[in-house]
Amino acid sequence: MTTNHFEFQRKTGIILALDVTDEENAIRVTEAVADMVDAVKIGYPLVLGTGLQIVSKLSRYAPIIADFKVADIPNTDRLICEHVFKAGCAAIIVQGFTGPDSLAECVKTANEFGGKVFVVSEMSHPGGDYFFTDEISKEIAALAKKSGAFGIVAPATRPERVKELRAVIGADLKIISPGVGAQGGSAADTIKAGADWVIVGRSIYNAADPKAEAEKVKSEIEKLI
Ligand code: O7E
Repeated sequence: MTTNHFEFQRKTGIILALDVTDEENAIRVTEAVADMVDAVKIGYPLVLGTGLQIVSKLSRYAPIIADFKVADIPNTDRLICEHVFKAGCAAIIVQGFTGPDSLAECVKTANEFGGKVFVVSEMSHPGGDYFFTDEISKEIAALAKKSGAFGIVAPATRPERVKELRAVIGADLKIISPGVGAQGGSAADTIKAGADWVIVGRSIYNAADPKAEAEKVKSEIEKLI
């Protein structure tokens, strides 16, 4: 495969969280699972380990989502978003708690590049609902919708919350859900609750056979159809 991907299409319902820290592993794992995943999410671990030029090497295989959980004033957000989209990423993940002006600037910048924005509404780890109460998460999801974001991030470890957040945003926005596998969430339960994609990291990239592991998740999702 040699073309750069920029559009998201749901085929398998899986996004690979590529939190390896070196280029060799990043390419090995991506090559192995490229046919099994609809996008690859990269973040600080890989980009700090290899540099932003890793995007052009990986975007041959799948659309790249930049998970920098952007959370700053609008001007700084815009500068970050510009770097990400100029590098060839298809989407960026931003925090929603920064408020409407920051979110609006991220969406505006993404639109200039034909890119997309996902807004974190609630996190998947045990402490994720310590400050993000149910009501605050819902407010962030509603703000994401109002701001013109492409989708939100909701926790696969709490499928009931995915369902509630889906009710807030309706059918127009996408939901991507981390927490499947290593964090204990189930792909089937998360998709059933209303997620469009599950995000899976360690259980795929640390597996002896990443492709076989991705295939397992894929068939778990396929069984629902
Ligand atoms: O637990 P893993 O290894 O399957 O990886 C999960 C990935 O999703 C990892 O990159 C982590 O940083 C990210 N993530 C969460 O695990 N929980 C969250 O609430 C949010 C994210 C995240 O990626 O946010 C943007 C989607």
